[in-house]
Amino acid sequence: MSDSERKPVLLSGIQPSGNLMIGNLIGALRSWAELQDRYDCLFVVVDLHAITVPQEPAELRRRCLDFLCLYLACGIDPVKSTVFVQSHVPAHSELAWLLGCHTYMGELSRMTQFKDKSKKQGENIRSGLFFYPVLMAADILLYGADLVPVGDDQRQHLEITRDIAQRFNQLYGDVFTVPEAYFPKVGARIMSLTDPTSKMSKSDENPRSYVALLDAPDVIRGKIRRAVTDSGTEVRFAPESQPAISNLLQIHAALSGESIPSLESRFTGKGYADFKEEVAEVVVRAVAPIQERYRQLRTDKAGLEAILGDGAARAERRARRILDKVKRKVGFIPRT
Ligand code: ATP
Ligand code: LTN
Repeated sequence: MSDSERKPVLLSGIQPSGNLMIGNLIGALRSWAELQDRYDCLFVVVDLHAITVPQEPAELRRRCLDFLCLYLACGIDPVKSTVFVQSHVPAHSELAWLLGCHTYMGELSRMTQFKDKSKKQGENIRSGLFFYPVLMAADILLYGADLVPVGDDQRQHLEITRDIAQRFNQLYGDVFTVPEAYFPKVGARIMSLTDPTSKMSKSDENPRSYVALLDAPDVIRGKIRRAVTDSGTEVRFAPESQPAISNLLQIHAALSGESIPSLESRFTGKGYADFKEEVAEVVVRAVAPIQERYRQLRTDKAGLEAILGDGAARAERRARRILDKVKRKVGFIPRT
């Protein structure tokens, strides 16, 4: 294939922590599946990122395979796209060190995700949590990714990745592609069902704050019915004054495809209860096919391992090329 025919590269990843939920689907996974044909895609289960906070080893192992299955169940095709586990390709850790030596403490201290997550860690904050954005930059720059589809919370991490790439290129000549972020048009920031002022998060200790992709239909209905609502009574999109109902409108619109103005007019004069019932049905319908495919895939352990083996081999070959170039550029002598 000539350069002009080559598809642009797309890369994204999710850390195997907590339970994959509808925010991850709407903010990230769905765009991945949609963009898959137009881009040369790499989708990573970023387990090195997961251990920046404590994890139970057996659970981490199980969750890596669960997440892989959910990637596939959401429509990722492992033949078209390269799907792999981050720790299987050591070049990620190696490049993270090289990039870390070109990243400033001041830049990392400004990361809001670090500030938020470190607050929850008590006294012993793992230094990996501080270094996290550098590892993410390594994931992206290692494959020359042009596009990175993520939710809104990753905006700052994409900016620092671009800054590191540009700094590196200025020092050593063009080595890295400077990536662009891609955010979905609706639903880039889905909020918690129990606190609509903070983002829905798959590691939230309260499982009622999110709808997991593997929640049973009645669990989903219960969570949406009990989701906090605002003091008003109208179904109206007003994120400032009615954050809870606006969030439910976003979830409905993102999963049903119906526009927010159309939902507002259809629910004029009706109460929150009717609206919540419909939101619940939309969510149940959206996750049902994912759950069915997940169940079929999850029992085939050998099949999943084969996909990961193939993905790691393909990723490794590509990563080596850029890593070797970076090492040459910084002045390391080649191994003979
Ligand atoms: P954790 O709570 O375990 O830190 P998380 O729920 O924030 O995880 P990540 O692994 O950090 O999920 O993110 C995976 C992808 O899902 C990212 O692209 C992220 O931007 C997106 N995402 C996460 N939460 C939301 C949300 N509430 N709305 C939209 N997109 C989201
Ligand atoms: N930090 C991201 C997960 C992540 C990622 C990546 C996303 C790690 N490496 C590379 C896109 C590209 C998050 O969502 N918390």
